[in-house]
Amino acid sequence: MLSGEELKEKYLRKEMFPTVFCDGCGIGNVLDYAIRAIEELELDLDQTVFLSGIGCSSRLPGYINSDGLHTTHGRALAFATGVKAANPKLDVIVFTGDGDCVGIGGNHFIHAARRNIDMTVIMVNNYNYGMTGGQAAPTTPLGGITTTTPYGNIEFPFDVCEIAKTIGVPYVARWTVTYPYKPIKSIKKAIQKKGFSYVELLAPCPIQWGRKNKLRDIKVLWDWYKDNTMLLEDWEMINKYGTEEEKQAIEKKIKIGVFQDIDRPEWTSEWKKYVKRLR
Ligand SMILES: Cc1ncc(C[n+]2csc(CCOP(=O)(O)OP(=O)(O)O)c2C)c(N)n1
Repeated sequence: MLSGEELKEKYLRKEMFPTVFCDGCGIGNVLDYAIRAIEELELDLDQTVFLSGIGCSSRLPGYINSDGLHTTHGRALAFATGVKAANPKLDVIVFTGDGDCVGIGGNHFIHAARRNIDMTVIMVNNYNYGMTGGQAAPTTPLGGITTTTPYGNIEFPFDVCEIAKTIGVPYVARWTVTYPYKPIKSIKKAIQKKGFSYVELLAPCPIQWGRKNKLRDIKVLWDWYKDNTMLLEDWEMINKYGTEEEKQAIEKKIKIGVFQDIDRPEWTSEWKKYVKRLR
């Protein structure tokens, strides 16, 4: 197994360091996990394209020594669809933020998911628009304090894993960045899956989110994820068989785990068959 330094040497653009990320931010961990997954899969970076929209999390392709497209806010999946359609042999990996993916990019997300075009979407959910000053996002929890919800968010947040699952996305998972093993395993699975795959990683944002939500201390913020998440299987078990009290206790827990792992016909393969049939 390569060390962090060796992985950096092999995959990253050293001239880009230090990164733009704040102390205690989880986005660097996402890069680390993605690189470890790529190393374990022995993916050929000459055949891999990384894309992103705009935001802190969307800076990630810039650090990887490979072809990448840093596109426009919310449009990464439209560009990624173009890349994959033009050359289906490429592995396409998208880094996106919650605002980028399901705020401004919401419509692109549901349609790329519906098409089931082969790409891996790694969505960094930090509950707010980090880069532009911490405004509310469609994932901001109820009551969350942001620049645009200074007295608490009154809007219901999206559960993007549930949306992706409903659309029929073949691989859907959510983990926190505070524990590396599961995110790496899921990113590997997602890259290997033929079709659209979605991995959501809950990532601490100490400056824009933590400071406003009584999670100013970085350790307290990182521990928050451990205390407020629950394995999907356990949640479902309690929800089905638990007492009223137990059900109430898990009501606010964030579910983490693999939400869906199925196979469905993929767009570029279907397109190939379609062209052959017409000819
Ligand atoms: C069309 C357009 N609208 C708005 C912006 C401003 N903008 C840039 S990044 C961003 C929010 C990013 O939030 P998110 O995707 O959650 O990423 P994070 O910075 O939190 O990682 C916004 C609103 C823009 N660049 N382009």
